[in-house]
Amino acid sequence: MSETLYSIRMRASLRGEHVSGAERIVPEADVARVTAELTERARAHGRGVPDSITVTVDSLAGRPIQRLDALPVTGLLFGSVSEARERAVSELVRAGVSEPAARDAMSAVTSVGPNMRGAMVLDARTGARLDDSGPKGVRARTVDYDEAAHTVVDAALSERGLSGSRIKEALALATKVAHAPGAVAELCISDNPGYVTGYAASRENGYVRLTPLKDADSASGGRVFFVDGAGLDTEAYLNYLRETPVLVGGPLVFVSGDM
Ligand code: WAQ
Ligand code: MG
Repeated sequence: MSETLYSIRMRASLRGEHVSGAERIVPEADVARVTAELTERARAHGRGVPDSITVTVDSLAGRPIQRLDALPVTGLLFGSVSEARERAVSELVRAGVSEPAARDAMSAVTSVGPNMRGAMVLDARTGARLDDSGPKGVRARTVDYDEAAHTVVDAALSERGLSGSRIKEALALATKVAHAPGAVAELCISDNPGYVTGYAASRENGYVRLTPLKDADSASGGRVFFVDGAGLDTEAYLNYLRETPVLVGGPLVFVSGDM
């Protein structure tokens, strides 16, 4: 009889504006501690102390947990934004995205204007948008590392001077997104000014970090989930992204490159 797991989600806002969010999936014994950790973390976020923090705890009893190995990580450094973006496009193409669709997506996530909270779901061949979530976008959630992987991944990241939660969470999310039914690839650029590393991810090619995908003063960013649109069950796809609990396991495999 396996122990019941709980999803704990935190979102924090300031004057109605979202400032941070996080999710953990933990056994019952850890619910209180992790709830406190997420609340503290919300208060420490760089974009200002929030005036509202919401923590939601949901039992995952009866929902089969999918266990996935973390995508292998490659890190590539470039001398310019345009070179890094070119490589991101070719990584997407290598994973099965058409070049026009990859280029359009790159323009969309780097254009100036209000950012989405979630991702656009695009047909990997035509570039057509397949979700109807408008400017909000589609949020992937219900994903975390298993307990052992938390320790292993933290150690592996700190060994490479990559401590901090940004890559860790992005890798877990990318691992889930890459295993969704119909998934082809993902493109991600942070919307945080100063955070210029982004990634192109896919099941075949892993998690390829690229630096710099944008200028340091840019507040634009976003995510695109490319899917095989032919025969896609959009409802099942979106349901997987939101509802299927995924626990990502270690170790963290670094393929090569500069990190
Ligand atoms: N589901 C779908 N889209 C999301 C989600 C989500 N759970 N969270 C964020 N997004 C979208 C949204 O459009 C954001 O504007 C955009 O992604 C960027 O989000 O060093 O920090 O939280 O290897 O700013 C990637 C590189 C960092 C990490 C990603 O994204 C590394 C990052 P941010
Ligand atoms: Mg951000």
